[in-house]
Amino acid sequence: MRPEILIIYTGGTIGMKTDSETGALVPFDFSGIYEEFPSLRRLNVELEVRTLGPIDSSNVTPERWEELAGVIRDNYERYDGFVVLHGTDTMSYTASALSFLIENLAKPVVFTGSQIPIGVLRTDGRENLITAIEIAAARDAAGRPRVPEVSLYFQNRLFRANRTSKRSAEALNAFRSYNYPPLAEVGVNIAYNTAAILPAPSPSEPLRVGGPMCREVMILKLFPGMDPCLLERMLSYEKLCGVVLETFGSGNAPTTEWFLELIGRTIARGVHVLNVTQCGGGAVSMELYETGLRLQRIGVLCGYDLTTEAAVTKLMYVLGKNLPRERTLDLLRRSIRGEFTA
Ligand code: ASN
Repeated sequence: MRPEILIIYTGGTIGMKTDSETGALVPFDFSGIYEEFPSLRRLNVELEVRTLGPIDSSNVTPERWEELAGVIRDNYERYDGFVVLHGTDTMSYTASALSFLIENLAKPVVFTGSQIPIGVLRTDGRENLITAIEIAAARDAAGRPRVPEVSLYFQNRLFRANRTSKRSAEALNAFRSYNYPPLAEVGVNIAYNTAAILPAPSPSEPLRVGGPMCREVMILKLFPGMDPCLLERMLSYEKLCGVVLETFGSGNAPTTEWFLELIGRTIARGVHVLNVTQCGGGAVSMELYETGLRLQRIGVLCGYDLTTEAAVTKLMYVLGKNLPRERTLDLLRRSIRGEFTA
């Protein structure tokens, strides 16, 4: 039986080709994928394509993440794996969000896209697409999916989705996973790093799709010289539920009294504050310096080596559940989809 893969095309540069008459970039109709890429027939898979109102990924919203998760849920039994084609600009946000929204995933969901439109001769999209399909269809010797988690494939490397960030607007290897090794490296062969891949859940654990996500969250990137009044205004929004605090280095923030008092007051109001570092690589360790310790004492949560993308989508997912405070804190304090290493 050939594996059946559902390609979900959501937009982005990968879906563009040059109009032969005008020379302008126009959307590519992925439903005609075999006509455009006859070589895909040589892959040992059955492909079906679903288009989800193509957008530039800068316009993505949590509603769309929920819709996408719903498409995977509704088609979960029918297909062996899923490839999501997405704009690169916010791909790490969407892919992280999906990793949280989908619980007990036992089949591959591989995100990919491209920096150069698929209809341009020098495109990176063709290779990204073909390899993403191969990975979504890959089985081990016992016939089990090789990568039963939400992943992101780009330029020869497969990453855990919620460990990635887009780090170049120019390079074809646009994505980085600073704090977690690739799940697979692609050369002549696809070398899977089996030890790094999440184990599939037990068959008795049914697939669950969460949502709606909480929208009342924000990312607050610290910088020297922040204005107290401005910050006070931002944090005093009465519906605010969660803040991703992007701190310096290993989780440090100013020890000025106004700042600590303001963050402390925000937490006392019930707002969850999650500390992640502005450095791409490395982790928050709040006990290393006085500047981190003070945050810990006022109740700021340690985000360890979480990316900002994973931190904000995790907050949206967890806070959207409206759980009692202790259960919320429990989910925020532990890694629920392999998103951080403590
Ligand atoms: N603006 C595009 C997007 O994210 C960029 C890309 O796909 N390379 O939708």
